[in-house]
Amino acid sequence: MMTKTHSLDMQAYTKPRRDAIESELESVLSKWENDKRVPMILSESMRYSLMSPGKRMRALLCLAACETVLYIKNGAHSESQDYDLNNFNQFNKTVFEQVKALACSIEMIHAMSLIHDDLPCLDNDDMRRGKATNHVVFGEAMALLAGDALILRAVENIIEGTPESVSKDAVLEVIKELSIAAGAPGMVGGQVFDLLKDEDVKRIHDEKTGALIAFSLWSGARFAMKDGVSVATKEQLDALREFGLVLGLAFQIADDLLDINGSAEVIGKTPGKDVASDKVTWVSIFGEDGARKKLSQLQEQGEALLTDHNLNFAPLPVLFELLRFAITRSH
Ligand code: GRG
Repeated sequence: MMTKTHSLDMQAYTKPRRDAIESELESVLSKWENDKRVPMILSESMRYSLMSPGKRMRALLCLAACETVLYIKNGAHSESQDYDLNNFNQFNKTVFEQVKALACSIEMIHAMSLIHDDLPCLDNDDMRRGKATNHVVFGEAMALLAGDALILRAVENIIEGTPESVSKDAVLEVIKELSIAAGAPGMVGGQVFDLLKDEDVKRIHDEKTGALIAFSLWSGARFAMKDGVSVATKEQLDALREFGLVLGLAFQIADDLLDINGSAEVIGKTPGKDVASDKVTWVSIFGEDGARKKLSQLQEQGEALLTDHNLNFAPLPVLFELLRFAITRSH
């Protein structure tokens, strides 16, 4: 088994990609805002949450998975070829075209879930991404409706914005899997288990957080096309989905720890809410030490998955680094 030795400047990797995602989100929103049928207040409420400063982690994972399988297909795993992704100019705009609508739609679904999660009937939070939550600014009814509108715009955007080079079969399959990941067997179901204070914290995290993260990776690879043909193998797709669940669990356990140790300025939301609302979290069940131990196990498990399926190779160890970021993040 070979180990990748390149080092990756994460800032240099993520900055142009995050900028491209922000600019695509802006252009889609502006287009919709010109539609006279849409009430202005609804557009404002949607824009407020979608464009508030998020990490865009799910969109980046989607793009990274697509880039990874395409570079592997193109032979980037051969030691003779090197891709300097630390160089901005190497950012492959053709790859971005394939997944930009999908990546933005994932951010729409995510933004919707945050709006709904913050509502008084669920988590009842008044701060998100360092700003007042949507319902505090626009009222509960508008927040609910902005979330509803974002879900359907997300689906419309995948259909409308995905280029012809991506097969219709792939588009249909991705929409079906998105409905599952965000729906009753995924985010919605996880939110219900959370609400009922179910003891199975892994299931809560897998469904509430992991499902959309796993979908982001899987779908980015599913949309990787070369000459009209899908390039990701079934093995790669399965491995990426599994890696997504590992990363999602790590991301959520890191979130549970930040709720205890983070400050409002850094995490952009109210700390201490989990304890105050007697929430079932990894920390509440296994303690802080148990949470940290689980994080290091997940890092090993995630890295082994990538290595075993040669997904750590290309173009640089970006999936490795994104996992590391999910674990060590401070916000
Ligand atoms: C109606 C389809 C539908 C779903 C609603 C409300 C709900 C069901 C689910 C809640 C899902 C949820 C809010 C999970 C928490 C996931 C999480 C760790 C969010 C924080 O993600 P970050 O840190 O946020 O990536 P930023 O702000 O950086 O985007």
